Amino acid sequence: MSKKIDSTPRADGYRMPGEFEPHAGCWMIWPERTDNWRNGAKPAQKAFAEVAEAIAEHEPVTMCVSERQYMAAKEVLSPRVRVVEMSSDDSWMRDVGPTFVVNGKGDVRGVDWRFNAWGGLVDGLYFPWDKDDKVAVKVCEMEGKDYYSLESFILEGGSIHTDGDGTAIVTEACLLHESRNPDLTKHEIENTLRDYLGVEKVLWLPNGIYLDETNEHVDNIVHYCAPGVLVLAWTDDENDPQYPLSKAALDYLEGETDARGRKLEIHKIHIPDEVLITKEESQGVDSVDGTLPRVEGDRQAASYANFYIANGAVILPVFGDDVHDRAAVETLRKVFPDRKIVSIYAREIILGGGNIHCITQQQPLG
Ligand code: KQY
Repeated sequence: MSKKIDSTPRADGYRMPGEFEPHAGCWMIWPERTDNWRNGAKPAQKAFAEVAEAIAEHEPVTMCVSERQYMAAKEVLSPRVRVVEMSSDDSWMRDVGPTFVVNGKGDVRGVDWRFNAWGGLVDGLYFPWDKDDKVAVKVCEMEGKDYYSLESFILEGGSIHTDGDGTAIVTEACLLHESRNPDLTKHEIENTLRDYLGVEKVLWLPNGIYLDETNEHVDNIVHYCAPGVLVLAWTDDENDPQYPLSKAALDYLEGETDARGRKLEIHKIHIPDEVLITKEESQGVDSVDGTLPRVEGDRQAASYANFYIANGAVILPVFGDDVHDRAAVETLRKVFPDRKIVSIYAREIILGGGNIHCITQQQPLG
């Protein structure tokens, strides 16, 4: 049994743990919409299945699949991935799933934010999104976890990271965007994060990754690897439009401390060479009014920071750029000496607008 709770995680002594803390498992959603994923979503399904199988070597994975695709997904996925039937509008569990919070006694609860497809009627990526907005509660109910439900506060899980030790990090570009919570001040937004993530300090990066269609989610530019330790998507090319965005993030982080007063240790990871949509890729996507089009030549917001930290492993997107792929693996080996670094070719995922972190949601062990 699971029920809605009318207080806040902070009031009840709950906090959002760091992703690097132990997990009970991972949640994902099977991709199928043909106006976002090319060729009937078959190449994306293969990539999602690879991600699920890689994570399942380290922790239990549940794949949520529509009634229409249920049997097909079971054919592709190995028996170690649990498949459950669930409706959704697309496949971004990070953004539509619950944010799990824990207390000191090992109890786990969910937070159900409001979801508007990354911008609602202002600049949302598809319409409608009502099924997505119900996913968080369904996951909590399936797991028998009580949950907090915000009435009107819009937030996606990919727009927050926490260190589990009092600090959250977000971008101004996303959280202060007119398409999210335009009636709230920065101070009010920060207070909501404090109440529902159980943090004391919020770090505000100005921007995320250039052309990121989520209005620059934080999970594509930085990743908390341990309290006080972050990786940052970087470029040495001062002529790249990403340069001023990453430089501003670095300058900001170097001048900040976290909730415990620690200086931040920042590891730069160079972004891959440009990932541009090919003509064939563009032509494989159904063109539908109201869904963001996939246009030949458009640059994708490809970044290695969009990885998933599993129990004992890091599942890293790579892009077929040998030099930068290898450098990303090497950096992560240093940052995570006790975890296996598992690279997955993620072009088919970035073509849909996000990456491995965006399609996964950890459930902490508590
Ligand atoms: O990156 C994400 N968190 C989600 C991207 C959504 C793209 C929808 N086409």
